[in-house]
Amino acid sequence: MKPVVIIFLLVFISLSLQAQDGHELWLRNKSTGHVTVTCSGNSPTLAIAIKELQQGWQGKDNAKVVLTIKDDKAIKYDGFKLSPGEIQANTDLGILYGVYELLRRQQTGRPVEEIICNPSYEVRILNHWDDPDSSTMRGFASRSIFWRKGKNALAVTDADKTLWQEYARANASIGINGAVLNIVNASPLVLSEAYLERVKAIAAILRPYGVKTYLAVNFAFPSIIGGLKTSDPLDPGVIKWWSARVKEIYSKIPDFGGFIVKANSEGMQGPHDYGRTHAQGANLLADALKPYGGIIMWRAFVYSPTDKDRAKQAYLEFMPLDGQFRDNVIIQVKNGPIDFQPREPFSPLFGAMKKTSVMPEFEIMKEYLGGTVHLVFLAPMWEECLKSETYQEGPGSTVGRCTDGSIFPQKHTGIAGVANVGVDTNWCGHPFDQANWYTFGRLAWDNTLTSEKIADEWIKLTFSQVPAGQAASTLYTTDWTEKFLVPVKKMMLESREAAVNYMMPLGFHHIFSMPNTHYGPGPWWAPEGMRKDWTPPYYHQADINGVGFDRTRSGTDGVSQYHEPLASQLNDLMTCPEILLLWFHHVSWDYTMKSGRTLWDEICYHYAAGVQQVRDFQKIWDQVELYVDKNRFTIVQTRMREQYRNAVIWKDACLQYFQQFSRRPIPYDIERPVYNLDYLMKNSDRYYGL
Ligand code: GCW
Repeated sequence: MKPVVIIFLLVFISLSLQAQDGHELWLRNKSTGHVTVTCSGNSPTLAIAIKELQQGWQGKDNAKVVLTIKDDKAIKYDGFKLSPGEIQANTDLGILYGVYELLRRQQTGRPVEEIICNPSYEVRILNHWDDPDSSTMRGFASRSIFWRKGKNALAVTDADKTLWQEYARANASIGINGAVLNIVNASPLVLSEAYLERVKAIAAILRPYGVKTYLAVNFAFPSIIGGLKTSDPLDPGVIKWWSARVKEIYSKIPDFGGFIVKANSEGMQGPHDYGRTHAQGANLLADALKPYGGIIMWRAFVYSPTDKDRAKQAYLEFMPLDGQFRDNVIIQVKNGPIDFQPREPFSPLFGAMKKTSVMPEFEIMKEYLGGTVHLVFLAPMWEECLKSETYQEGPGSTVGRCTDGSIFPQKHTGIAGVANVGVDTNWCGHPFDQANWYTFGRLAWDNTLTSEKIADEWIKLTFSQVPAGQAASTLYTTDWTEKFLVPVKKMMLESREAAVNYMMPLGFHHIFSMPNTHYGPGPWWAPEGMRKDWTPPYYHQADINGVGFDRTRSGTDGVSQYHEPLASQLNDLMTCPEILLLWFHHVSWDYTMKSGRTLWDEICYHYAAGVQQVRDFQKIWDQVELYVDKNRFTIVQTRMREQYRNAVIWKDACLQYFQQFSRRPIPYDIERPVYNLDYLMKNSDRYYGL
């Protein structure tokens, strides 16, 4: 083809790309032919399954699909068996999941072969950090989809119902089967009669999509709202109070899922306030929920003020309690031992608690990864965690296998994601943040999936431009694949490492300026009188000799919380993976890295590489302009420019700050700083986002 013709064609394609507001998420498929569905049952869930097949069918015209419900031992939980003309499952929900898988295969151009798909985890749940006052933690995607403010806050409108239904459908399409409707810093309002009525209304909409409703409660509710003198878990009055509350909830929502609790953490009360253990606290609620089949997710995110080692605290508090929890308790553990940093080693609790159900908690919302401004695809971070080798039961004891029931006979298995959803039209703020929601669901369903596969699927489902009546898979032309899919996928897959590079490479962690909502750099930030473990200097420990937190055997001995041979590997400077070096070691500035460079130079090159990576993402994105509708193109382009400016701020702030200790030049082939350190320090309370 002549260049003029190609240009003409591309302009034509781009003009014909319809504006996309992103509200449809990855569910943009429209049917391209007729399908006859026969089904052996009848229920609201099956009705949805049939409708989805008919509305999204992109297989052979006039094909037949049979939906069969029958007991099959090879199928686990709500898994299903897929074959070209049939979906078989033990439950109605299994059928619905099978339908979504079949449609996904049609749309992404994968064959519908005979296959059994079982979920890795039983509980695949979103934790919404939404308050009944309608705010969401950090407000990244605006207000809550569940709660409203003002005079008519509790009125359930048709618009509410539509939004909840769309939300439930999105979750079901990727296998998410639970939602905690309120933040773990739980407001007493949620258990009031009026709010429970709203929960009931939400549950009614989520139910047919198989999304169970859960609530976060505050351990001290008996004394805060129950009028009791204590919330002591062994007090008969407290036990009675919780039983009555649970009974009331189940009278409204018979399939209510259970509670999540943040106790003795960041100012929230817990059993320790009454001289009791986490196990005694969790068991109190577990006993109340047991008769109804409910579960309790008890968070291990605990840390009291310390100048020793915060990373060790959860393990120290929870390990001695292994085996003391009721079987309907699951301990919910953040992926790393501190707090959702750009890179952390996995929490040593994974695999170590052998007699207790343990579920990973991931943060879909990018609290520490540039909020809704930076493009960061989180699949590689979670894949890294799930595939981390714990060695707890020999090689192959990955975090995934230690938590999904493959190794330990846990009564319940689960995985939680802190949601990034709000009332923004596109749900998540940044168009690419939808990919993180999508990824969480897909990994919760199959914790062995690769980031590459997930990105591939998501891009196809989200960005293919499908003219009416044409199957999406026919659009994956060589041109679209080479010019759009491949570069965008590459950018997504690199984006997390880029963020680590320009924020916290080589094991640095928590060097944010705290007042600006965990967004910008603040390695210097340490106001007088502030809790040490809330200040970055506590985490980086920079001095003229070197930098990094010594968690080796001669330091805080954090390494010993890991199983051998990992503990020894991390302990030894020579064998500790360099990506985690400054997490485990205090290293001298002129230590020779594997690259042959000094540590100081290596730090500089990582920051510079991160900035350059974002520069390259900009080029990739500008080049795909003709393949994306204007709306989504512009949002991403604008945010990426800010991401680049932010990356420069991170690099300039960290290099100039640490240079005061390293007393070495920034290698001269690296771009020079453009911001003065003074300026950055004075403005470190400022939010540098859009
Ligand atoms: O990451 C920190 C957040 C808090 C959050 C806490 C937690 C809900 O900054 O806002 O509180 O973790 O996980 O409990």
